[in-house]
Amino acid sequence: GHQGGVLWLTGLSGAGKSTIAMELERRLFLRGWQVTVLDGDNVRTGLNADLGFAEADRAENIRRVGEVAHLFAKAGMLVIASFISPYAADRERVRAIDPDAFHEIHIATDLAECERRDPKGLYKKARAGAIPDFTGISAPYEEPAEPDLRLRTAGRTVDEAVAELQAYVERELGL
Ligand code: GGZ
Repeated sequence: GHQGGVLWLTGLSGAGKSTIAMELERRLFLRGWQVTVLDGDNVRTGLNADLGFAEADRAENIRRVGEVAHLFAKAGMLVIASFISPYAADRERVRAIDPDAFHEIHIATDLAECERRDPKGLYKKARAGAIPDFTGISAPYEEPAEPDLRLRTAGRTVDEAVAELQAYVERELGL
């Protein structure tokens, strides 16, 4: 069994947040946990289709997603929320909804490595000036100073990184 909670994955585009979120969801589902993933792919197309990437839009994106995540957590689910969430103040507002249920996980992949991976070619476009306000290039990313877990991905497989996160989750949220 497990408690409800919000596992908040923050990090740059290309850091590996979505890959790690989906693999962790798969592993926990197989163990019988009630778990779901919220990310840009399923939220920015629907609930937050009216929002872009200006600072105020990102704040509203994170505010809405944070409220939804905590509602699901109160219902007993483990919510894996995977958003760049570059502003520390926005993340702290989500924590403040229910601090005991909130776990800030920094997917710590540095900008050089994300740009090397560039899985969708977005950094290349951003460098060329084709994407305004791109995180890490023309918009800030405020690293968490004291995350609940700083998960390093450089030089590790997805499985190795997810195993470390799964151990944290089972320790903190398992019953
Ligand atoms: C950052 C952008 C931008 C800009 C589009 N800046 O790697 P991806 O493509 O698949 O995921 C990124 C996603 C970020 O959405 P979030 O909701 O996580 O952002 S935030 O938490 O800051 O609100 C990226 C794509 O959208 N994308 N334009 N300008 N990422």
